Amino acid sequence: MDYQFAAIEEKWQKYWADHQSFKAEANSDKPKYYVLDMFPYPSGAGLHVGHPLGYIASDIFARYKRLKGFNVLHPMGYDSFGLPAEQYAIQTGQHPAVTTETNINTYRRQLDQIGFSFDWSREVRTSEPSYYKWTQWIFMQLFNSWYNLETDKAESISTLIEKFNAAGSADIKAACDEDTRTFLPSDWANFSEEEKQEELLKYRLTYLKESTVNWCPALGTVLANDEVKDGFSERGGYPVEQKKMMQWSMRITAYAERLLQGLDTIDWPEPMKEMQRNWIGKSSGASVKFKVENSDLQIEVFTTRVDTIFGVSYLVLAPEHEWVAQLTTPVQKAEIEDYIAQTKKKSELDRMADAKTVSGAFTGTYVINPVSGERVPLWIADYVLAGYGTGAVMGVPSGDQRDWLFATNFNLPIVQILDSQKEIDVQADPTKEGKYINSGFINGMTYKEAVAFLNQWLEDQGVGKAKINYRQRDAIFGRQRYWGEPIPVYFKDGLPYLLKEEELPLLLPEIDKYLPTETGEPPLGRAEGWKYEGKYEYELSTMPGWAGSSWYWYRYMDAQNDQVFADPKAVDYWKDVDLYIGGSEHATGHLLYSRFWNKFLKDLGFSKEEEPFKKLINQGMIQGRSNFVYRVVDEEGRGTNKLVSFNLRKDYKTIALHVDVNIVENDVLNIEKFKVWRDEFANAEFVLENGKYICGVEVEKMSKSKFNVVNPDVLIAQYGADTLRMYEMFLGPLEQSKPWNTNGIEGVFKFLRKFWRLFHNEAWEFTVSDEAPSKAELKSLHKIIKKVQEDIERFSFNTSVSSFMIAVNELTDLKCNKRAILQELVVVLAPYAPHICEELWSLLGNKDLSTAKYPVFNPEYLVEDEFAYPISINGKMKMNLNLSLTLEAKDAEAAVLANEQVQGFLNGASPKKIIFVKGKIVNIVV
Ligand code: ANZ
Repeated sequence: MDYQFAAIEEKWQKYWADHQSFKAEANSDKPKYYVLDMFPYPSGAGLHVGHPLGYIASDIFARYKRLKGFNVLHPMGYDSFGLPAEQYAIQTGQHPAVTTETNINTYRRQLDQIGFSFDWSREVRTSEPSYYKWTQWIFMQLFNSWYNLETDKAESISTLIEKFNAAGSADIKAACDEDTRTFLPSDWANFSEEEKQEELLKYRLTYLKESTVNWCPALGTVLANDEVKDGFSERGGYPVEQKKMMQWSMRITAYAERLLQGLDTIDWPEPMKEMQRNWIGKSSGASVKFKVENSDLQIEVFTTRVDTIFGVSYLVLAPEHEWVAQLTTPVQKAEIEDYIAQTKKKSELDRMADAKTVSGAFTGTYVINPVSGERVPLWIADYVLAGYGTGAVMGVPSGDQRDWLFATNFNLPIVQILDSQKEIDVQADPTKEGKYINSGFINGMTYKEAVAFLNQWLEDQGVGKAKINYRQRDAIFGRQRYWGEPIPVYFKDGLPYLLKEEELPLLLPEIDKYLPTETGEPPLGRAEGWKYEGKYEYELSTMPGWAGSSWYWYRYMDAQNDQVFADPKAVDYWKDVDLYIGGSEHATGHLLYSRFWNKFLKDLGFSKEEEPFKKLINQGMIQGRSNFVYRVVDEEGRGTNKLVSFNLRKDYKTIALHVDVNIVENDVLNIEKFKVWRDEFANAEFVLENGKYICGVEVEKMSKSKFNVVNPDVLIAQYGADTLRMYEMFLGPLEQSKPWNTNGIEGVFKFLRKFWRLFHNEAWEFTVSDEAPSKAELKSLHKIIKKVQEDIERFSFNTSVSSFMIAVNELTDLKCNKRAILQELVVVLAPYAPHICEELWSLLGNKDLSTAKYPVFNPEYLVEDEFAYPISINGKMKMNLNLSLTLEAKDAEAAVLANEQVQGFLNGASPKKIIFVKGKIVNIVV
């Protein structure tokens, strides 16, 4: 039979599903390999050809690893809580669970059609109670933990309480809020229950606190920093403003150093690591306290240049600093208030970007430089951010560009503190030494000496010390939305308490509308009678999108467990993800949060490894290839009913319109289909070139609005999944972004047909011979065994595809239909084109290709035993002659001279001398 891809693919997809062919073994003696894809959010649009790119690559790898004898875990699931389903619910009243289910079914159908080897018995859906029960459970563990800086790990909150009981709070070294109290054991004993809970909340790894958040009024929710781009929400593009709210937060800052150190141990693309490093933003410096004149207050600043302290000519507070009001003199009050009002209109990004227009206002108050004893004015300015460092800065105009602008602007003194003008270089390169001047007791010291000396001096005087600061902040964890995990907390006397473990999951209640209440409470406030024990208010915000996705990789190890978090045996075996493939857009979101939760789970003994994802690959984006038609416009720019072909458009005034790429073939417009697609052009005039309407082309993001979305379903129907899989790999290196272009898909399809042909005779009957293979056939086979193995191991999938094509051409030329060759070739191709290979494998009389062994490469078959010698006469190359490489000079010379063609060139002349270089050349001198 000819290559009937549709029937073959359907048959084997069903077989794999029925036989659970890719189910990972729970107890296995085999080595494990865990291949993970970033699971999709099931959107209404379904998959386009860009989505499966990474999935195909990981599937090839997973299938390859199985053939190599590994017990492979290759799961899939859905990140099924989230905003789009909720937005849709708001518009239509449709329950998000219903739309989510519909969308998941579409995704599943599409994924199945591509022939992925997922272990569907481990499927997860983050919005299922059986799953989010454990997301809530993790939240509870975080609430019940604090971070002990002495042991450098999270510990149960009970160990903190023990310490409070035994020795009070003075010696506690914890990652905690700034405003913790210092108390004795006796104080602790006398604290009321509320006071105790309030204090503990300042240590818990998830805590409730008033904080400034990105509030998006249009979406009615708080957004994470990475969901805000240039002051607008990433989804929808609505304005985002800063607002103070009581919020759940995760104390990710406790893990800043471990998150940083861990990056050096994992095999991730360098740009991803760099993005995380920048996000964490470690800087080493000092904190210094400046006493306020005529007051007991001391303002603490964070500086990375403590060596410049003699050059301080003013101090600046962030406009939001909590002491601004109390440190403003009555005379300056109006000016300061006016300035604060101005600041509120600016986003943090604007404030950081406005380097050239530094603004500020004087508080009327002075502070004392603890080192020089000098009196300097206290200002507020919005270039100082409230959330970074201490929200207070010492201004050194001779050391810092912004400070210099500020001082120039407001006529503040500028004191030179280094004898060279290259102060900033000193920090960038501390070996470059400038000498301090005007700097009291550090005059003449080097940079290193000055820093070490000052840090010690400040500490001795009790007015400062060396300090490491991280830019990263704690992660906001609450959202005022419906379609997310309920937070398992209720309130008693204004304080949060956890549910009991056996009360999980706390189910998402039913509500009438998916909107905030009339009084501005989150949608959960609409749930009638929804109270803990009938009387206590539940937390009304839900968890953010990243909650469920931060640990789904862990759940797959023991996906069905509803008794314990995960069977330790399963975790001991699978440990971590060996290969993770997904988009780079998750660098500072999902990938950072997952690492954080994993470290926490490790501290508690649940996780085995410090890092969850050993190797990460970011697949490139598949861009759309848009097509355009050109509409002629009149003088006023109004569209006419005339469309002109691409190369003729210069003669007219036109505007370009996107045209659906599905009605364009090789850039030629199908005019009849176009008239149907846009009926306003049903009677349009088409100006053609060579009888065709040629469309313009541009590479853009693949998007519905650009009509350049290519649906894999259409291609699968036309060519089959095996062709689609190979073609997506053929497009180019996995990591590279590239435009989608179907022009070459035909070639891949023909290749598979040619491959199929090898096993069939002229009449398309399946026939293979059991004859022993020839050397040439073995060479072809072993070349491809080696090449594909090397390619896959270095994740270079595109290069294998062309090698397969070469191999099949060679074998076709050799008219090879030997079982010994073809059977092994089937196994080598199987990870790429699994359906056709499974069919041929079974026609060859075998069962279950997934249990086959990858062929062993034998280098002997590649050893060349012949060489095409270039034959020259008097130094002029005349021809090539194949000679055995075993031949030595004498026999080789004889063979050359015996050759008829050579005799022809000699034309009767008798050779004087023959130069023979083995494996290189033969030169006949006449
Ligand atoms: C004095 C000084 C002199 C500074 C000098 C720099 C150069 P990193 O941590 O590398 O980003 N700073 C501190 N807190 C700030 C805040 N909340 N908002 C804006 N700026 C802040 O940089 C830390 C440096 O940025 C600190 O060192 C401080 O200015 C400023 F020649 O102190 B420096």
